Amino acid sequence: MTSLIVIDVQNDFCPNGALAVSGGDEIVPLINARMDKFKSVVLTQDWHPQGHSSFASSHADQDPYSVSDMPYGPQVLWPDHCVQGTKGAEFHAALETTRADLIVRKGYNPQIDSYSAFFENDKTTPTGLHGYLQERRIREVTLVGLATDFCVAYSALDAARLGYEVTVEQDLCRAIDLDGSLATACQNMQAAGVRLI
Ligand code: VGL
Ligand code: ZN
Repeated sequence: MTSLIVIDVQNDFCPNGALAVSGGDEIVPLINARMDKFKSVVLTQDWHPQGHSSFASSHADQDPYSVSDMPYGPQVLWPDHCVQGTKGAEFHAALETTRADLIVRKGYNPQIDSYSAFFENDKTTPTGLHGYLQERRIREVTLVGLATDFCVAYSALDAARLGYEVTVEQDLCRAIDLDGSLATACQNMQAAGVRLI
């Protein structure tokens, strides 16, 4: 069985959102249509508390998109986004959510960001998704959503490291593309054996 993992299709990553990804809303009908082909659909939701350490506003004299040294490594500082309980953190209104058998929330630890659906950015604290998939004997995952070069790529790399057969459907993703981050992410995914289609 293959699980379709739909990464962070939330208002804040769509046009007019706090961390808008260009064309982020265009993929919503395509993702909805794709769900019919999978027996398992998992949705993820970026879900930060107010004052999260990945927000530039939580650091004195730091601008959005600058990089900060965190105890777990370098971390891009973002505009405030996907704050728990806000409109921006909700799924895009047109996203089909009824088909989902699991919704994974991540990024709720105030001190650690979590791009990946599997591990927080310290690369060791699990979200629980791996345990869920293992119990259901699911060994193949197809990833779509936002953003290709951050949460989709980190999820794909972790999934490959955990031994899953991983496919990323690029036409059902959109990227932030910060300083060539899309090209780097694609190279890293390819090197890790992720199937990019
Ligand atoms: C994301 C930056 C910060 C993403 C989440 O979903 O790709 N990017 N938080
Ligand atoms: Zn985030």
